[in-house]
Amino acid sequence: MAPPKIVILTGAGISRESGLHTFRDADGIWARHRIEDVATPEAFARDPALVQGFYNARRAQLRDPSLRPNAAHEALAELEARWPADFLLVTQNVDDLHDRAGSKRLVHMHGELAKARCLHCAAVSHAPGDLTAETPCPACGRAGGMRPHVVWFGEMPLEMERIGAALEGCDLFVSIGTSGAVYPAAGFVREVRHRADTLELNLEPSEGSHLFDEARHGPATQLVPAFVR
Ligand code: BJW
Repeated sequence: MAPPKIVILTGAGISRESGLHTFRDADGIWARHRIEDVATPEAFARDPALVQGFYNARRAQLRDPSLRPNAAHEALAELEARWPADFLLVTQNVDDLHDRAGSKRLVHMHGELAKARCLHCAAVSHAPGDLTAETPCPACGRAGGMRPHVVWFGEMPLEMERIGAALEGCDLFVSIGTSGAVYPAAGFVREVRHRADTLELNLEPSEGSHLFDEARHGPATQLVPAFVR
């Protein structure tokens, strides 16, 4: 039998054991910041310095030398490297831990913290350091238009056509470390469940746990390597 075509969706829970906070857990990012203040286009228009400060602080966490991919990121990169059929890793995470672990067939559907986008010319550039109103765009040279290359509420997630095509053809869908609270990612399981096998790997049952054929609950660093090997 041909090996299954796999789509894997990951969320903040897979990076928790590397030391990054999730959003909706009790100690999560949304317990300390209001979404309306930092994660909407309206918030950026109203108070760009506040929003840049929020993302500059999170970008600084990526530069912390102690931050490393964990066993779950590594197991997914290993799976991809040996998988002979279609494989796509769709992450909602803006961190770069999947990239660092070696994942290649990877989509960052909510963008990447280490990139910036110019509101003047739309160029996307590498932005490892702080962004401010003075940061010039490396492509057009103009300042005042550099925003974090992340997807805020009300904005269209990235590479949806590629994700849609992979979901349409997949035989196995695995959701890892995501609460299932944010669409469109939360709706992927409904799109595939009538023709693909579906598996949830999460610390606790997600909002859509009942929609999966099987759900295993526990820390990602244990569940994901066990699933892969
Ligand atoms: C572990 C673990 C361990 C812990 N091991 N597991 C009704 C009203 C208004 C809007 C909407 C609506 N219905 C739908 C919408 C749209 C909206 C939406 O979904 N809102 C909901 C809140 C209802 N969605 C959007 O706006 C999206 N765009 C869109 O729909 O476009 C279409 C459109 C465009 C224009 C007009 C009309 C339609 C965009 C969503 C963008 C989300 N952006 C964020 C911020 C990104 C930048 C940043 O990082 O700051 O993305 S929000 C935040 O949530 C982030 C995450 O990627 C996303 C998902 O969170 P995730 O990853 O699931 O984290 P948590 O914390 O929720 O869950 C972690 C899980 O891990 C938990 O279950 C833990 O148990 C578990 N865990 N430790 C394993 N060790």
